[in-house]
Amino acid sequence: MKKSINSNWEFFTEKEWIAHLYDHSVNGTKVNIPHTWNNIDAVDEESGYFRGIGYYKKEIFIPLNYKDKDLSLLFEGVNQVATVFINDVEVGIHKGGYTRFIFDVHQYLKFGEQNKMIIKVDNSYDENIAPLSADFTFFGGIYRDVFLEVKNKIHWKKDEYAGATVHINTPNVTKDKASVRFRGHINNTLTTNQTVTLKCKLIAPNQSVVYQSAKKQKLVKSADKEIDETFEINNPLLWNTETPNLYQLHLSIIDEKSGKELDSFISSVGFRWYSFDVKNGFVLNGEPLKLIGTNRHQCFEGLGNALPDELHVRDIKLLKEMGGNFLRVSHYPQDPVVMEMCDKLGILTSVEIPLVNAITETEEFTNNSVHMVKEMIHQNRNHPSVIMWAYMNEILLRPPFKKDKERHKKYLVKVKELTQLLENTVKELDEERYTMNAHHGSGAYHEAEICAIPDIMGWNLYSGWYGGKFSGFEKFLDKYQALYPDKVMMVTEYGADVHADLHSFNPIRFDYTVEYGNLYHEHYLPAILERNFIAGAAIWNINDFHSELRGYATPHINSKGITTTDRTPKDTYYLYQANFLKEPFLKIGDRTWTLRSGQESNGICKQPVVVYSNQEKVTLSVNGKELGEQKVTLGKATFNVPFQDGNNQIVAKSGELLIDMLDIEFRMIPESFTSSDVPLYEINVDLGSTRYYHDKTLNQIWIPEKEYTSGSWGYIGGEAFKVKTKYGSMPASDLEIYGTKNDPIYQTNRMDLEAFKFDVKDGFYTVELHFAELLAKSDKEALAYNLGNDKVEENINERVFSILINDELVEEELNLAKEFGGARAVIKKFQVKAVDGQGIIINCKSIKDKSLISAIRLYKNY
Ligand code: GCB
Ligand code: CA
Repeated sequence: MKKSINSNWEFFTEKEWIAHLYDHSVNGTKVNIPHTWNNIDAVDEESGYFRGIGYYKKEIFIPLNYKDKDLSLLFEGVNQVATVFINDVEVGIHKGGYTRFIFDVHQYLKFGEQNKMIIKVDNSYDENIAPLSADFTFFGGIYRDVFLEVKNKIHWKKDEYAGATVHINTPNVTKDKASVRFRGHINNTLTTNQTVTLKCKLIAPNQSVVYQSAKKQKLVKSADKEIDETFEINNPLLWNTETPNLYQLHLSIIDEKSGKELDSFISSVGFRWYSFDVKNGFVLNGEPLKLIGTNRHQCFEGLGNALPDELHVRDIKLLKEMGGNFLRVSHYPQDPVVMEMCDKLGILTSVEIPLVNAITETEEFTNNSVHMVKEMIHQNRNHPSVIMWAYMNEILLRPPFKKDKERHKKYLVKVKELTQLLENTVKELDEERYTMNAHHGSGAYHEAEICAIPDIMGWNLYSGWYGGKFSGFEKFLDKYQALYPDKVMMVTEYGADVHADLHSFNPIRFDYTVEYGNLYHEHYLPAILERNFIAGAAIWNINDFHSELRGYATPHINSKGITTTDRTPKDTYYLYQANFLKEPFLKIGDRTWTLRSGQESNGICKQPVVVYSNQEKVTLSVNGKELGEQKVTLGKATFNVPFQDGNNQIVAKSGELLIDMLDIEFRMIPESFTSSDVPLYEINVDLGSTRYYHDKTLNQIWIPEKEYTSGSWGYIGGEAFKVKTKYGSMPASDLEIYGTKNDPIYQTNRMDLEAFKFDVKDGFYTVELHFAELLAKSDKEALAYNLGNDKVEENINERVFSILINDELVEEELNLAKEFGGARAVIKKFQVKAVDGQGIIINCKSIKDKSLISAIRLYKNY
């Protein structure tokens, strides 16, 4: 029997804990597990998040009759070092935040009484525990379930790496025959010899028993009895990604005298065989199968990594519903329910340990890494979904001694030794699975002679994102194919950052728009499908995920997910559905962009609307007006839609049965403020920007700036702010902007503006000017992935400028950095009267350095 003990723990910070020790009336906070202490500070505006010690305390009643039982505590995951105390005695310590562990606890417990449990958890940096650094947040806490296991004195022996008590595999599988092997130990902790019957049953997916046996086992007192048996069945129903047939294996230990079941082991079994080769890529049950899927990080909006099982389950369903058949469980082993779902839904997996970016050259680091590999394999090997083990991700991304050539060379030798050691460790433990590591797109792995050590060569490629062109992607792969003609490759990562509320009709690199993300994936996908030596690919990532150090348009979040942190799909998700779903599929893209705006031309404004489908052709109508038929290429068709002011009902169709609808509110900007029939309510211009930004909270739409034309609106003079970075010149800053959730509009500026004009009718208006000083010191730690524009600029207090509205001096010698600090959103509202047909004119006067404005909002009062 296994029962969770998740409810009603008391959590203490270290300070609270010390106070509590002196004075027991000092309480902690009531929490339930899963719990993390970083769900808030990992996303707030303070730099960094708490990495240190926390304590969990709970009283638990242990009944008297448990005295005759075998008792253990099972932790599914605690980040990252856990020390367990029962009744103030230390029970054990576990290192590593992503694997399970189990402790025997009988000897520490009092029976028929309350028992005090204390778990000390530490998520500080530890040079001997991987990951040393990585592009994700190391949320601290007991963030996966905790269980008490109650067993009889005779039971399946616990696995030393907290894996399943019985190791099962299927050594020979063909269409006609399949074998099951099970290995374990029956542990007799009684002080007398015993006899039991081991009953084995295999139940088919239709619930019929296809194999059974019963064998007497003599158990010596206080000893283990090894069990290692293999049996065969005929005509197995194979497990594959379309029909993931699962059998159930029951292994019961039955007491000879009473006939009672003493312990049981139940597991699913999937029969499949597979291989990788350069000609066919991946082959499952004799059929080539392109592996298409994603990576996954285990965090969720507001919750950090402390997810209930249901949210893990939901992600695997999301992947299946995308048409995916592969999950790279990266960068660490995940909750057991993830693997269970992959078995059930037919998702093939690769599982890895969190050895990311760099290693430490100590024996302890090596030992911990080997230990993690063993835990990973023991804990996940019974799952038919697992086909690959990995143990390193981009291990040469942050070499610590790069500047000292000799030292660096020595380091590389150490990395190679560790690679070989971990490879050997995997191969000793698992003769079936393939190995694969993921490397970043650099020659370093070839030079260090480590990319060919695992069976499969994994590449994380971002050409056309961090640098280079899209075509750099296939060039890189083809180059490595020539270099290693016998190696199968996997694209272990590819993706581009997308803020789901940013759009552009002229997308460019690093503008974070949905449209740039689309271009990226539309290039990569066919390149992957065309190449047989690429067994498959995993999108980085299924979800936007927490990476505290990141700036960009969504601070603290890596936004390469094809869904957001709360799993709202972005367009890319639909692109993959359109390409991989078998059942008829049709979806209007940009679904969450339900508020648009643009400049009128004869009463309408034409903007593209995208439709995703796996049909040949689709049609579209707007407000009942047919726009004709379009051919679908690579799952997508684009219509140029004439939007009208107000609601626009878009209907997409393919045939009579496939239909999708979307209501889009359009806020038309009159062509001419004085003569157009379209009334002006407001106009929100994002300066220095080519993007549309939909602020969903305020339900506002910001449009790109344009140059002034008479009778209309726009800027005169100045230039868009450009960010010079190690990746080239970027259209937007990646600084987090304080005091706002609308970072994108402040991350672009227009510099040295001469004037901004609105040729509006006479009346009363509110003019809002938005500012953020972007060339200011940031207190952020530099992250390898950040653009590198977060540098301290000298002269930051030197930018001084004045602003006039309709010739009235409204800001005199404004010094943003001095008055508000760097990267802080500043909004100034002005009541303005437009008279005598003069409209509204905003003038900037640079006094020291160049003036800046981030955005301008004009609102008509009356
Ligand atoms: C990578 C890393 C991953 C990062 C990703 C990115 O190659 O393996 O951890 O999050 O790139 O977004 O840059
Ligand atoms: Ca702006």
